[in-house]
Amino acid sequence: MTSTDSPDCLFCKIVAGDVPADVVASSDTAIAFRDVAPKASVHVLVVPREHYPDVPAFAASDPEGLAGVIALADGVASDLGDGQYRLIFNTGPKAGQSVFHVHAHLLAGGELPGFA
Ligand code: IU
Repeated sequence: MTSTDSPDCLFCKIVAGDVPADVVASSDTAIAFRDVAPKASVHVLVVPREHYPDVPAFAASDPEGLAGVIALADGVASDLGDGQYRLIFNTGPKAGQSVFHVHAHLLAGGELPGFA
């Protein structure tokens, strides 16, 4: 465990290898694994190895890390799809955030529904 791990955080446990996940890509600073409840043919979560609760906290503390998450997502979108994708950072419970370790939802692999 590093000083940035949060002991009760599910995604910290996945990063540490203590909880299994279908990992599709990784870098020194981030990992990408399939969402257990996919909303698109490619639905992958991309998370920094370090724990930040949400994307503004991550961006403020480690903007290069955020760029690394986006780069990893971009590579996965090309590897598993056609390189076109949507990235979503749910931020706060009202926006649907349920896991408070920042994560990008990568949705790809075909025509995605538009926003209403
Ligand atoms: P959210 O934006 O915080 O709601 O996204 C959390 C996602 O984590 C959600 O899409 C879940 O399906 C997903 N997930 C997972 O992939 N594996 C798990 O063990 C759990 C949640 I709990």
